[in-house]
Amino acid sequence: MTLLETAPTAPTAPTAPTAPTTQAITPMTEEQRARFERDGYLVLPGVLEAREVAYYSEALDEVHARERAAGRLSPEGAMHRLSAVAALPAAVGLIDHPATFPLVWSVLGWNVHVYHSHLDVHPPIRVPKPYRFEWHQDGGRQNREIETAPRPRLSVKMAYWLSDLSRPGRGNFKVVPGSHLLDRIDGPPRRDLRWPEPPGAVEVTANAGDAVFFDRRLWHTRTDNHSEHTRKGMFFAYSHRWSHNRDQNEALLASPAAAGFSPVQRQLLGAPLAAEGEVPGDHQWGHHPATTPLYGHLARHGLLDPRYPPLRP
Ligand SMILES: O=C(O)CCC(=O)C(=O)O
Repeated sequence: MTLLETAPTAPTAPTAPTAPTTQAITPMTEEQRARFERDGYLVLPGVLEAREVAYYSEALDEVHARERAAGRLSPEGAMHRLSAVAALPAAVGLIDHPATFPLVWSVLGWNVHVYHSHLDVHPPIRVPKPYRFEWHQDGGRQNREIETAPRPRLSVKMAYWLSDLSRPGRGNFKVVPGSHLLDRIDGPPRRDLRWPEPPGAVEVTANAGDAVFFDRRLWHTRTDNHSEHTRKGMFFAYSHRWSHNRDQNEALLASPAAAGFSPVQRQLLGAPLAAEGEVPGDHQWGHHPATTPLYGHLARHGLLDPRYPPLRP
């Protein structure tokens, strides 16, 4: 299976996934790269077709129902489930989706994996919620332990929207455009103390089927959903394979659901790739492009680029 084909039917799949496509692979354009470097994010309209939105949305509802039955939702019925594909094998088609994945390798190169992912469902908030200042950059301790300024990008994230966020107030993703080069913003001494929103903050509006691609350093926050619509999204963060995976995919990769995953999907999910005689740690380090599926895929399609170090053949 190549990158251009989507995932096989997974055990929890409610309907058939996207049919294989033969569309050309388009790397990030110069214009997209310039905007991404300037703003720290890109809104990608209509990357999922209506049938894909229906498929992933229905599959997400099943996980939400399962989590509800297990008593794992928040008091308002919200779900934030880590390790997206382990929780929902049907979501595998999103990790190397032909409409979005080229942006990931265009920025990070071929030695990448999905290091962190989550499935999110946020119903309307019916009762007042205690205030919490949720503005952050991704990466946790990376923001304390790396000493350069600005800190390096290290990872990027793709957020797929499966509900209508075309108006503010629906639990939209909120960002400060261009803030990815700021190592700090003003915030309260404690997160439960009310604090003004950062200057320039905007709620990103999007339709179901749109995605937002962002630099982990972009200052961003989820907002409360005060609409009548349940907010639904799936998030996949990519980093280099030499940085540690936060997702837990071991059981998934050993399960029958993984049998149909493509080599690139297996790479992205952190499967051991070292061939006989190759040291696993060296492989993650990027010493073995010949047995790294994404390298092979890009090489076969003439998409390695001697001018860009992460994609240098
Ligand atoms: O759910 C959102 O809108 C924001 C998610 C977020 O903060 C993140 O992915 O780091």
